[in-house]
Amino acid sequence: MSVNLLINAPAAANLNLAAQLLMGSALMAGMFLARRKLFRAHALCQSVIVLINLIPIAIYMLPVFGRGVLPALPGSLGDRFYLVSTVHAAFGMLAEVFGLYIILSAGTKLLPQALRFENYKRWMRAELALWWLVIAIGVGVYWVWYQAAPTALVQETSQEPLTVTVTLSNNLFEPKELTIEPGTVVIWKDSAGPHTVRADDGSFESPILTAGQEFSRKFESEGRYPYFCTLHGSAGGHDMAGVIVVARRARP
Ligand SMILES: [Cu+2]
Repeated sequence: MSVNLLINAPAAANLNLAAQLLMGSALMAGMFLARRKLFRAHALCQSVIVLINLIPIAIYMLPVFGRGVLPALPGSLGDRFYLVSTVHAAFGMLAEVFGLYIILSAGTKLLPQALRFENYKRWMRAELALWWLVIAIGVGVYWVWYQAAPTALVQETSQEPLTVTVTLSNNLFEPKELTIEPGTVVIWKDSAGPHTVRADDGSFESPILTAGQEFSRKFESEGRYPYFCTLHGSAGGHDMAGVIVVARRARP
């Protein structure tokens, strides 16, 4: 269990966060190149960053948004998870498109004069400010998605059959590994975001759950039952995944 960690994020999220902070810093450095009148170096630096950023957008951020956020819109915008993600996506697209437009307008002769702007400095400064605003909101997204639950919510009641609760949040199962006695009912309770519970071997699968919904299954046979969230994890224990171990043990 990782209850003592403040953040529990998958590697791709960490990589993207680091890349975005690095690219934002490179854009700041590029601004100083312009101040020193090194305009060619400035143009090269800023263009490369804006173009490179298309990669994490295309292979990571858009797919994650499409899987984990879009299906719940617009009904779930009251939930900060969806709100911050959607605001980030909207401003992020704006910043990227505007960046591409600046490259076209200032760096090429492809656009007719009427579509280019005159006061480059002002628009480029606005773009840099917007870009960093998007990074700041992105840090907010990272925090909302991956802050670890403060405590492991495992409740064992004395009623028969024994029930144990696993909490689903963004984006993890808490506790990740759970050992239960045969005959125990496991209740997966969704506390935030859309998630599913699917056995690696396909022996059980929930529909998409949203905050407040739950899914349960009774485990009779001893064994190891790895499972994952089809939206945020994959079979084999990757990212949002967990395991139920059914074993006889001495009861206290
Ligand atoms: Cu999930």
